[in-house]
Amino acid sequence: MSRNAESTAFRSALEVIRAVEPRVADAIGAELTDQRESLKLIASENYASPATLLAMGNWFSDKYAEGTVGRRFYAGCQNVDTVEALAAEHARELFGAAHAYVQPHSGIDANLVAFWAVLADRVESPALKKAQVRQVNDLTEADWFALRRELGNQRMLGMSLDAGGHLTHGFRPNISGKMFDQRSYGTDPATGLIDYDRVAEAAREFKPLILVGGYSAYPRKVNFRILREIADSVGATFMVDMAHFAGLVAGKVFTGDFDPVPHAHIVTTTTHKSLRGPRGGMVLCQPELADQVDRGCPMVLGGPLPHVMAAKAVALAEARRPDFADYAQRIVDNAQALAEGLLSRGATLVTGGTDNHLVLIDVSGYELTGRQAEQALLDSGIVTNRNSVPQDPNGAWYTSGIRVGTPALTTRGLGAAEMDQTAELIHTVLTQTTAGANADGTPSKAKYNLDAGLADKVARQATDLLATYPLYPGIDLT
Ligand code: DSN
Repeated sequence: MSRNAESTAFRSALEVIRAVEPRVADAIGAELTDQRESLKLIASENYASPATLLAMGNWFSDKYAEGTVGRRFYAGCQNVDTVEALAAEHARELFGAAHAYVQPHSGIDANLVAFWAVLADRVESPALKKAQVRQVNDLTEADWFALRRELGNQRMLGMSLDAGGHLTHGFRPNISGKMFDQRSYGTDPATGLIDYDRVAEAAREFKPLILVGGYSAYPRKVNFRILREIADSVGATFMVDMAHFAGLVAGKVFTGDFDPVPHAHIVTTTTHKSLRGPRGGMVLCQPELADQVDRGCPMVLGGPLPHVMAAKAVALAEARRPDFADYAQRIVDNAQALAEGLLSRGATLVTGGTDNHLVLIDVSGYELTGRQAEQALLDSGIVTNRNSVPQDPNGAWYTSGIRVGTPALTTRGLGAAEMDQTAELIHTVLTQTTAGANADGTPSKAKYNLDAGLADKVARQATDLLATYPLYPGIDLT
């Protein structure tokens, strides 16, 4: 396929859009320019391939397809069946999973599908027999509440937010925090690492229904074999949310004890982070949970998005190619080079480094909050996000950390030398930024001082660094 084909496709698409609402066409074009010119270090973002992007812009978007492959609530779903079955097949093969459900629209949705599947499965086995009904759906509301009381267990044990867990793992801003009584396991204050003995102790005391593994800001490998043993020891279902590191599992960087799929009863993920697919979610599970998982729509989800499932099929096919394994390894190599570059310049990193795709900088060493650091870096053309660090004194809004990740820049082709230069740019901005003050002279956690000339200079250096590695080199919109 010629590179020209990509330019023609996107130029033509924009021409068609421009004829209806030129401001949308302009915004799409401007977004490409912004992404091309900024140093994107948001650990959860990436750049999907042109084929993945194009698979979403079509008439599959017009089709309703509630239900599952071959069992729909609408007629005329034969082509949706084709793409959904393809995406699921690629997912099963890629991850070695018994079952894949590719309808979730996001990671939160995927987790809700999983939570419901676990709850329903638990209720349906011995308890349902007792109630002499076949499905949760057949229960009266009174039966349902009685069963919940009888089971007496809607407890979830997951990683605490400030240790790097995710808010969908039982925290209050998410409905999982209302559905479950939650308890967290943190990390060892001395090392920043998960202390599996403490997790086992918490599981013994709390006896959760679900033990959740997975994170969005923990820079280390997790031993899923040990977590499964802990879950088994208390009769819990073991669920892993691998949204952040699915690409590293797909690319066989995380294998054995560090691959969640053979160990967990149920695994959820997004498809757009290190996996480099379209924005969406997915559930993988063992056969006994498959029926419940497949009821995700309409139990938990709105109608599936066939255009996004088509794009998931394309992206998962890409991830099955041998070059994806090389990409996944380079993500980790780059994160380690970035960590080394930051450490050698005096930065403090949570856990002292990384063995995945992300690095968590404790910016209190620069006498800044995460919010001040995030904005100063943004002024300088470096896009990151603030994040809590373990036992964060600044809470979840201001934070004391900056999370940086390498999936996106690795897609562009940057390597270890460029990661060192990136570390230099980050360190320069953070050392030159000072905390600001409120109007009454009290210290501000949001305001900061950074010389505009310096910010511009760093932004130009960032653009220069990226010039050798053009984003979407096959797409010329001019
Ligand atoms: N928003 C994603 C992240 O940045 O980690 C997860 O919710």
